[in-house]
Amino acid sequence: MKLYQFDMAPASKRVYFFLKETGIEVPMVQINVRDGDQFQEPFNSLNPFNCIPFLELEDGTTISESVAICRFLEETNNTSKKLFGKISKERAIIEMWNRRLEIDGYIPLINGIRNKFERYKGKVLPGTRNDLPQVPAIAKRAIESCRILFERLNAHLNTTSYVAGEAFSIADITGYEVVQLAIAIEMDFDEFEEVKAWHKKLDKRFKSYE
Ligand SMILES: N[C@@H](CCC(=O)N[C@@H](CS)C(=O)NCC(=O)O)C(=O)O
Repeated sequence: MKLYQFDMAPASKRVYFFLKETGIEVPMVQINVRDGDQFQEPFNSLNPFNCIPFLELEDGTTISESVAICRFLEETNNTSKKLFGKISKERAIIEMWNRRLEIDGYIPLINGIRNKFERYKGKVLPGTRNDLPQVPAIAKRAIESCRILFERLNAHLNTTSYVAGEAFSIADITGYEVVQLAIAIEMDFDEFEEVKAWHKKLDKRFKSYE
């Protein structure tokens, strides 16, 4: 089994934090997606979506998508720490928050960043190189969407230690990367005290892995 990563990419960080949290070990291969290695063979055939992370299994199957990779590893390893939850109710709540954070935060912000900064010209959609124009309105809408998410999240975090309850979960990893992306797109979210405190707590936790 091999995990293909590019350490500094947000999606790779999600899998990296998951591995550190659960203690699961997987051999890793670095692909430099900035240099376009993902379009070269054998990577292009292994993952035609041309993105990292992806997991290559012994039987040749490729699993891409950070959450699918983490879920597979959690289910196939006997770890005591279950970041996807133990019982049905917990699992549903974790999934609910993870989806909300991705749909209202992570995905709009990734698209916003790629439509805002010059360095993403010619790569506005992940895993592509083409002449699709950058659209500044997408960056503006990303911040508007994330602001609504942070308003809701801020009120919610007032009542709970972690986003899906009292236990740390995969949704906290997603949420941490949402805040990192909000910083990267230069969003002003200074008024969201609970979001900032939760991000700070997670930052301390994740920095301890470095
Ligand atoms: N939804 C995917 C996102 C994968 C993705 O967008 N990966 C980016 C890095 S964060 C990538 O490989 N980009 C390469 C490129 O755009 O060429 C996941 O969570 O795994």
